[in-house]
Amino acid sequence: MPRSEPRSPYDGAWHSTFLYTNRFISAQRQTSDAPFFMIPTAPEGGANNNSPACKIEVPERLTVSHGALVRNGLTDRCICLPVREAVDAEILLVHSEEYLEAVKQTPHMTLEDLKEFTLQYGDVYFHPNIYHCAKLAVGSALQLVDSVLMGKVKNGMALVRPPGHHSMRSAANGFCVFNNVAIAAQYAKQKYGVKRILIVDWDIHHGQGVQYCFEDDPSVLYFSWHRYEHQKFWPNLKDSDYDIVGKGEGAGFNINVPWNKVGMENSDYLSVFCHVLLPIAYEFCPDLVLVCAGFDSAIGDLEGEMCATPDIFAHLTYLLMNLAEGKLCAVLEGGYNLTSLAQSVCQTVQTLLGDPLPPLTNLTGPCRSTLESLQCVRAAHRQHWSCLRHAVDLPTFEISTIRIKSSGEENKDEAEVWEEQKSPEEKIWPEPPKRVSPRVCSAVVLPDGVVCPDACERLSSSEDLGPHLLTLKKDFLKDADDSAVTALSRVFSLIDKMKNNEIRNGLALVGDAAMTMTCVVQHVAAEVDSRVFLVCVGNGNIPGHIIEDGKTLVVQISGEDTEEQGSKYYVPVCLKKGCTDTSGFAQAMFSLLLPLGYQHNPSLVLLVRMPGSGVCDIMWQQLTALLQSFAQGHTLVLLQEDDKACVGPTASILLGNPAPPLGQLPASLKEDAEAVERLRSRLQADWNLLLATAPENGGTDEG
Ligand code: Q6P
Ligand code: ZN
Repeated sequence: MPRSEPRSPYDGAWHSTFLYTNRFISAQRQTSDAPFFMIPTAPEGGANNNSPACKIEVPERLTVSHGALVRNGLTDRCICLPVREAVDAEILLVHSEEYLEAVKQTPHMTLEDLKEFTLQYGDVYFHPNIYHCAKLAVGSALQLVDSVLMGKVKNGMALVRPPGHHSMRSAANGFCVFNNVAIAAQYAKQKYGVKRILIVDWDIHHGQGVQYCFEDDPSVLYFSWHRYEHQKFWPNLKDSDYDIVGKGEGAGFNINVPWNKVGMENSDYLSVFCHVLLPIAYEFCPDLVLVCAGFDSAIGDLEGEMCATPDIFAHLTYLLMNLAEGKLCAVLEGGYNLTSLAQSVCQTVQTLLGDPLPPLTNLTGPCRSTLESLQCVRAAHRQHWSCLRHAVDLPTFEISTIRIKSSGEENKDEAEVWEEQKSPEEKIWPEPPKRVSPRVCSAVVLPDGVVCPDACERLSSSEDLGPHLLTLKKDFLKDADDSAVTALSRVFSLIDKMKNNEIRNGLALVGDAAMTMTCVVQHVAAEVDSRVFLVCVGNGNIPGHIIEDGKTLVVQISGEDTEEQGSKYYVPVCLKKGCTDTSGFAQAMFSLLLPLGYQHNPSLVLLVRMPGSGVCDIMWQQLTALLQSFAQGHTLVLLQEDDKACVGPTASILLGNPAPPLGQLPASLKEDAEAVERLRSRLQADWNLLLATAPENGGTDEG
């Protein structure tokens, strides 16, 4: 090979690495230290291609990501297994025999022949070694699926090249040879009889190969968001638009969210999760979640030109981890800015390992273009998913006009607009801060004789009383008995330790949940800069001074027809059948609670279960789990003594176990859906992450 040939993407160092994170179902700590394994490729030969695209899918994508994982001590906490080659029968689960036979010939071709072979396909580069690499990439994804489905590991990530989501039954495309994730899904169905699989493709390109593979298959729900720009962006397909929802039996099981602008931010990504993906994914109730984990959707990537920061992937990952009992397999796709890629990979793996989530600040709400996409996607899927059936706001304007309309920038100020016009390589962003796990994950304050998992630290000694005992006696509890004072002072001491990051979360079983709640809010609100997210499940009066302190955002879910108050800090969700109604409750969680919590960005989550709330354990566990997204996991749960039986299920979630699935959700009551929608319309001026529709006449400042 002439020396002047530029390096092909498959020259150089390692081509395929593979790693598991080692969260065993019953393990509380990550202890395993199995070796990480990878195979060096022979750095020889290359199919020259003068396209600049060829320069970005490089071996350094893996070496740099792996290096960052090592530096952050994450590989030490993962179980890492050797890769294997996929066999023909596995590749044939998705690809045609003719195509496999053709790719098989590539290692034996001359460079001339390789170049010609390459020309049949779009944006893909064949190196004599790529067939071998591609078999390892598929094999890695399958190893991961095997280990997760056999219960050897809880979840994991496969770091592989070449990527897969563009490759089709009989065609390579977009750097992809075999469709790693599509094959993994077929394999899981065939070998393990998995009934329902969710594929989340957060790469910035549309995984049309995955879509084509499952478009008539209702057992695989494929979700993809992608840079689209009204079909001006590669791969420029009509098939990538929101109105492609699947065919025949599979209608409704393909979700496309087009980004019609660049520069999308964390708010845009989160609002799509809250208002489209999560409601539908929970209604679908997968047995397995596969992620096409491309990180070209992060800031700094010149392909994506988006502005979401690497820590968003911690949240996207976490929000999927309470589906399918935590059975999640992420497989690397794109991601070409090595700095951004490595940071994003670390954020993802760290979340799979169970570390506390980073706080997301500056959530300014979705931009108008995102709202248009949200509205279109929700309208297109309305007839297929009952969570969207009662949405009141769909569609309110001609969808066809959206395609040609160029959107305004009203949620961005001039500086930000200017920022977007600068050339994308100038983007800088701070390195995500370290995510430090407190020494103690969960601490409990329980009356004697009430049992809870050993892994919880029990606050019961006299030094756990903290410095608050006297003040308490004086201020709040003149008439209270000693055990109530003792319990409350332990709760205060627990909160102090959460603030100092010595303890992640806590649970207290108290005699009077309502009284304890009031005292705790007052205690925390006394701190400067504190913000509490109070989530109260069940009936009960919330004292007015809590709602008005401007630091506490209260969401109360109950069956009580609370007189609706005008405060942006008090959100009473009234469900017709109270908290027993799973679908209504779930809807409130995704479309109200999550956006509100994200935008409030609390320093403490206070979750209170009022006696007789009627909420079922599984719903309660899902709620507890989702709230871990906020306040770096600093959640205090208050249960009243009657709810003793709930200590175990709650502690399990606080310790980091995934919540059990809710089952396939039925349609919620029309009244409930409407109550949630009414609240959203009342509150969205103050909390714009609640928005899921473009304002009808909001186009005045369109460019
Ligand atoms: C991007 C090709 C073509 C530019 C126009 C799994 C990962 C990926 C691949 C993107 C290919 N650019 N000539 O594939 O989606 O990031
Ligand atoms: Zn991509």
